[in-house]
Amino acid sequence: MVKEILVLGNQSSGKSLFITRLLSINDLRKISTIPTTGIELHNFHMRDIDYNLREVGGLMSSQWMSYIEYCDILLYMIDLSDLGSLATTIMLLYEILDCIQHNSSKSIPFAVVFNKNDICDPMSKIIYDNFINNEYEFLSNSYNKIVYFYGNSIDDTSILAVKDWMSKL
Ligand SMILES: Nc1nc2c(ncn2[C@@H]2O[C@H](COP(=O)(O)OP(=O)(O)OP(=O)(O)O)[C@@H](O)[C@H]2O)c(=O)[nH]1
Ligand SMILES: [Mg+2]
Repeated sequence: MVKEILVLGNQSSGKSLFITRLLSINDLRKISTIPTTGIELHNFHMRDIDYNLREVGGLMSSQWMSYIEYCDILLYMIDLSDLGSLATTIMLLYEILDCIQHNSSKSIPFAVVFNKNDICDPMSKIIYDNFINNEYEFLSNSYNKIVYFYGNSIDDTSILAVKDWMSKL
């Protein structure tokens, strides 16, 4: 069995680092990334399941939606340290939810991963928490399987939590 994981998120939100760390848990060496100008494909095996992991770079956000119907699991990465991109981040989140709701014939497990909590202003978590609470009805009506993770890709906490969530789907 092969599951397709799609990783979306603004430029520099941390998708490539998250994926690299997910593929090499416990390897705490400093990893550098370069901006993804197209698509990055990786694969890994976990508990009898093969996963294809596809990152579509933030530069290609205009084409993200065309990949959604082919995925089995969707991760949306948000950079908590970049409040300047808040409006774009939320607009793209709504577009993704709309796309899932209207175009996909299947129910796609969807995780929002709040990243870079090691360097963010504490206010940003409060701002996003308020957004989620205020929009709770919309978010749960439009998609009832949305889950949220907070963390960073410097330690393994959120990566382990996301892996654990995926393994139970
Ligand atoms: N401090 C900190 N830096 C991070 C974290 N995640 C990623 N970064 C850094 O953020 C920068 C961008 O990370 P990438 O993983 O390349 O971002 P991306 O989302 O793949 O960006 P695009 O490919 O351009 O869409 C790099 O310098 C990473 O080292 C994190 O959790 N904490
Ligand atoms: Mg990248």
